[in-house]
Amino acid sequence: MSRYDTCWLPSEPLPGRHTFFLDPAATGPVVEGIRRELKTSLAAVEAGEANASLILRLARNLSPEGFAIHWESKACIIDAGGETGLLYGLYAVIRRLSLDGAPPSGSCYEAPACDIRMLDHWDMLSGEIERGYAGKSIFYDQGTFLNDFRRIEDYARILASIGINAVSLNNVNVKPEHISLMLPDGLRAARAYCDIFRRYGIRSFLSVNFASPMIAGGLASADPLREDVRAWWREAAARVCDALPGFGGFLIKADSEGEPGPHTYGRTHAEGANMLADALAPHGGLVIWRCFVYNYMQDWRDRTTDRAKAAWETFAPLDGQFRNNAVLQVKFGPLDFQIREPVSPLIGALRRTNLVVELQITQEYTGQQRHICYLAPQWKEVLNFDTYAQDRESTVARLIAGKQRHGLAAVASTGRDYNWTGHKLAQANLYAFGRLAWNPSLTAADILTEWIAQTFALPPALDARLFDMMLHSRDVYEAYTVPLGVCFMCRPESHYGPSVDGYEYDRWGTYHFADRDGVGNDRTALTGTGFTAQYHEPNRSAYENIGTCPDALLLFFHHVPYTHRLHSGKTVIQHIYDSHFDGVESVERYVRHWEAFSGSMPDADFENVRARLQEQLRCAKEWRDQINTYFYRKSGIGDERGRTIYP
Ligand code: GCV
Repeated sequence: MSRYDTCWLPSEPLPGRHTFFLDPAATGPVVEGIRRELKTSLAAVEAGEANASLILRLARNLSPEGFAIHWESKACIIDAGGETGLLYGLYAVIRRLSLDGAPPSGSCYEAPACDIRMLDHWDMLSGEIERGYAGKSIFYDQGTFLNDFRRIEDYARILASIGINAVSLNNVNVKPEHISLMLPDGLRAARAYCDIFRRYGIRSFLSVNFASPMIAGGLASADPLREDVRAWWREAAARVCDALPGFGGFLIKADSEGEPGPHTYGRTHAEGANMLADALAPHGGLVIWRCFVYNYMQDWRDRTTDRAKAAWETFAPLDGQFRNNAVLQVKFGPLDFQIREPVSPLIGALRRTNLVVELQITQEYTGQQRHICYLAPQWKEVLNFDTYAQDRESTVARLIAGKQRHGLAAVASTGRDYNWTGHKLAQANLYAFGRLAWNPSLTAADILTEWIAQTFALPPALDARLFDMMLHSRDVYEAYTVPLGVCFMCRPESHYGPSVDGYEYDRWGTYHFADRDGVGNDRTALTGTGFTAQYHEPNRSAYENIGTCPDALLLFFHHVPYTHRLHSGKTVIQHIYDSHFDGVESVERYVRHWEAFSGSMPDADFENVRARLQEQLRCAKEWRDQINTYFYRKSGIGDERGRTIYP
């Protein structure tokens, strides 16, 4: 029995007498993970092949992570191309048994769609997590490693069970003291974590600071074209890769929000990334280079600069210049993990570069794990978006699937809380991320159904109620917060709760430009910043033209009068009022509905969600009243339905 919540994995071994036979040809660290899982989730005991109820065999004609399952009358056979495939097959069997109760029949074959399925941890040696909402770090505390290995192993199991195969162990904002992670003492400590993750098929990455040769090596420069700098990185990469068997590589945020990068030396991101790629190549490592370049400090008076254009302008011209072991990691939207923003045009611009799309599980801008907000519907919109990058179908899912060194990454939502994610319901986002990276064609509803069934044992009526609450929770969050894709309007720094003008005169380029006549950011090519021109046709014209721009993104792309009529038939101002009143009413319903769950789960889990729903309601009302009042004062137009708007 775990000391921690087991999330969707069984908290006790599943019923039945399970015996297993494991192919003796299976070797290496993952075999330990397989054995531990067989014991923990199935209480299975080893038997001869003829007597085993579960047979795990290597079939080298399958891909290393793929597996086939055959349910036969006497036994279930898992064939896989490699040990990791066997582990994934085992988790698929556990999932089926948890969902169905009894062994099903038939066969199936599965292989992950994305090669890279990664969680980025923004954990710091201090034990704090940047944008963490589930307690402190499970890795570090007070400047050192926590070494709670059992917890790390439980975590690795949870991640492997949804197919995660890579983690970064430290924040992308790499403080100088984090350089110690690359030095012998830090590496000795990191090795223990990497070894645990390796048993579950998960490669560890370290976030690195571009100026490391100066900070740790005493060099005068970090210029990627200087030989002494390149030699420093070669030596560092060799040291790290020797110390950490199976090491994945480096993750880096460069020339962004104050982090150093190649621009200091007049070099491009390709030159910077290739230096690290060259250093890692002899060891089979990857450099994952983030495209969240954010040194576009703006002046609100200047209407020509547009932060949304930054990533494309910086990286699109470099397409094709990156090494084969370099991967560009692009945030899903052009701004910053907002509840609603268009898909980043950079994704469709990288045709000859390895690409990972970055999502955010930690709910920085989406309620900070105090609000229920199931994000899979948003992620599905991203994955289904057609970039029109090539003639045949080029949805985001197609661009990142089925290719080596491509995939999905997400900022992790986990911390030291007993339930890992702050409250039970927030676990669904972690689950959904893993499932979508494995198979982007799953629907948000199917994943939710699966997650609820494995996580709770609810009577059908409550099951349906929870499904309903969660499936639409992203729409509800959007309804009471930022209207029509205008973005931000949250409190600076914390990014929680409303502050309509909080960023309006700041340097971060996240403006809504509300005045007495209208609101929105004109990003058209004709009269605005020209951001729309970064999209391929027909997306470009669809966004450029106010008549075809989707309502949900109208204010992202256009500045319109409050009286502008949406496709929905409502005026912008009435939409703002209606959605904010509706959003709060939905949360009031959540609060009422949740009471019915008392007694259907451990009290602590029930009370935890209950308290968070109270906070969600308080915060939703604050959003509603501040937004409605703000736009009422600006526009002077009242609510058609005469509801209370504070003057
Ligand atoms: C790790 C946003 C967040 C920062 C984060 C940054 C990033 O700006 O607010 O906390 O820094 O994104 O993704 O690098």
